[in-house]
Amino acid sequence: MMSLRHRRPHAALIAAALCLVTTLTGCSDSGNGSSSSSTPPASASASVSVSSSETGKGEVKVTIKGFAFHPAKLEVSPGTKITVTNEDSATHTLTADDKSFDTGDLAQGKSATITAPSKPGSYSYICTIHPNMKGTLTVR
Ligand SMILES: [Cu+2]
Repeated sequence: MMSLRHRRPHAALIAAALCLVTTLTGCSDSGNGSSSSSTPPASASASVSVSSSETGKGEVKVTIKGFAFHPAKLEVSPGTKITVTNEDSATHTLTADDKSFDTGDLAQGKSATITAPSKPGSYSYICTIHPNMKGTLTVR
């Protein structure tokens, strides 16, 4: 207990010292932050790939926009929850060809959660209102 109590002030001091140092160095090289490579441009590359690494059992999202599913191809683990959101003004659905999952009608701004089938395989789906809208859910 004593040793633990002794550590805390030290850690705080070190943290404070580090703060001070970073503040000082931050002040000293205040030329123009042109050479600082610390902040990569946080644009692009945010959406699209929900592939292999990011699937797991976590929540997966599909957005319907511009009469298309985004992403149209998705690979998930069995039983993954998939939240489908319609951002179009038109009503859409996300319905498996074999009806193993179906959001039902989604009006603008609405979302529904479907559960990926437990059986591995490739499940194609459409919007029942606009059957030319197609996507594929792969379970494995
Ligand atoms: Cu539709």
